[in-house]
Amino acid sequence: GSSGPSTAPVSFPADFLWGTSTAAYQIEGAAQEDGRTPSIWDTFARQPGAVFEGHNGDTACDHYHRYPQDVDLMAGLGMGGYRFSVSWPRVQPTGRGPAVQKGLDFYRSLVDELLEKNVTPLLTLYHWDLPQELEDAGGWPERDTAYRFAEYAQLVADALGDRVSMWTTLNEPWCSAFLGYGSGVHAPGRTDPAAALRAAHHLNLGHGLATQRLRAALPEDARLSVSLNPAYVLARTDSEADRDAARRIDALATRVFSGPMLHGRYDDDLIADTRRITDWSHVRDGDLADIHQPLDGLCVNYYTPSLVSGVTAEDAEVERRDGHGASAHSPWPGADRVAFHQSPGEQTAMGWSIDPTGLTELLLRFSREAPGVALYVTENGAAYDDKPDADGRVDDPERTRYLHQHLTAVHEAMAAGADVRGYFLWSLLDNFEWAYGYSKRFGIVRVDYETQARVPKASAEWYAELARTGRLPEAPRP
Ligand code: GBH
Repeated sequence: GSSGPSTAPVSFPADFLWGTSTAAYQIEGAAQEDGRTPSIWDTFARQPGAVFEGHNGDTACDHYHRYPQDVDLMAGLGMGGYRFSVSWPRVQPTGRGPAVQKGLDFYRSLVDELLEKNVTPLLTLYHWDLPQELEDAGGWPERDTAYRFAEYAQLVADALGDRVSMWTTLNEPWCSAFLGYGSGVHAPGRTDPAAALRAAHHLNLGHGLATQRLRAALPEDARLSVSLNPAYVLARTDSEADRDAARRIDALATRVFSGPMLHGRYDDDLIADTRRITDWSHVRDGDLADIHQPLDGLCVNYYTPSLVSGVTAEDAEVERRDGHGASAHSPWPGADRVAFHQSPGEQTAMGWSIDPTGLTELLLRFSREAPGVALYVTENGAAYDDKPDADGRVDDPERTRYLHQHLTAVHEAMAAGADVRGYFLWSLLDNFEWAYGYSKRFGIVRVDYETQARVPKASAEWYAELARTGRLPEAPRP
């Protein structure tokens, strides 16, 4: 019987890569072992009030010691791929000079374990853990950090290039620049809009310089990419003010990175909107050509839409009078006339509303903007307050429904022509959720932080079936 809107099976190509995603600081622990030095997140997490209940990544999921078990877990779920990041301060503690052998050995063992189990590694060089010494020298707002990043990329390529073929330079440079140096809710916790815009450029430059180094160091069949978190921006109404707000946020969330990386330019409207904050003199001749490197893959991370409106002079007066909005540091330099709204509909435990259309639209956007470049979803998933029942099982139907909706959205983008090659679910394990510490659980595998026991949730079994069959299984009904 056909009770739903469609009973045709949603099928993916046989070679579609099904995987999960993690990041070094969020799972590894072993923060003081084998020569690792503090990253900006180790430092930030120790600042009072920075992270929920003072949590930090000292132990996290203890993945540094438990990686064989974690790879077994992936293999047991039939995963074809695994996206992880390398901790910069583990392999190059001061951010300069030679590599630490033990740090490289860890990633070599991890990769070998993956390859042995037929899980394709996708290596991310930078998922937000800058060596503290480089922050002490100025961090991403300093141009030198881009050169240091390229050098670090070279070290990792020399060590792992013979066994890793898929490489990503940066994860979500928007977060590094604008949450790290703008709003200050991420490490290093600075709140300087001009520094945030300089950081964005130096992340772009670091991406470009690292891509050049990787191209030269890696075998010809290596595939190079970057992970962005483009915003799916919706204007609250069709008014000119609201549409202009959407344009500004699109520039600051997405085009500030995709512009230079994919097209070798910063758009005029972005420059104009931020003129009061910076004169952009940190962009030197030749930088845009250095950033604009051919890529084999573009990786999209998507969770939730951004619903915006333009703030009128009258709204601003109400805000001033009621005392809202005036104190918080914005991660959107130059967009102070923009208000963000809760989108209608259901929300996850993060308070993020669910709108899978955004994923379809962003994939189609990049397939138009970057023709010939393979697309990957490298993060998508949801936090829910799931708990084990009396038998120790974790039933998480909301997460499965979220995944079902978003994978349907990926399929729609592919049906409309987007060349999507893989999907990496965030996340394999419950883990250190940045400023939220361990209070938010994104895993399809539950982690008991007392015992470090791993228990696959119901969503993991559902996802394993998808990986095995290539067909989207039904999701539990609400
Ligand atoms: C990703 O970041 C991270 O790559 C990953 O490490 C993390 O664990 C995962 O998502 C889950 O959070 O409210 O103005 O900040 C996603 C971060 C979340 C940043 C949504 C933008 C909305 C805009 N993004 N956020 S704002």
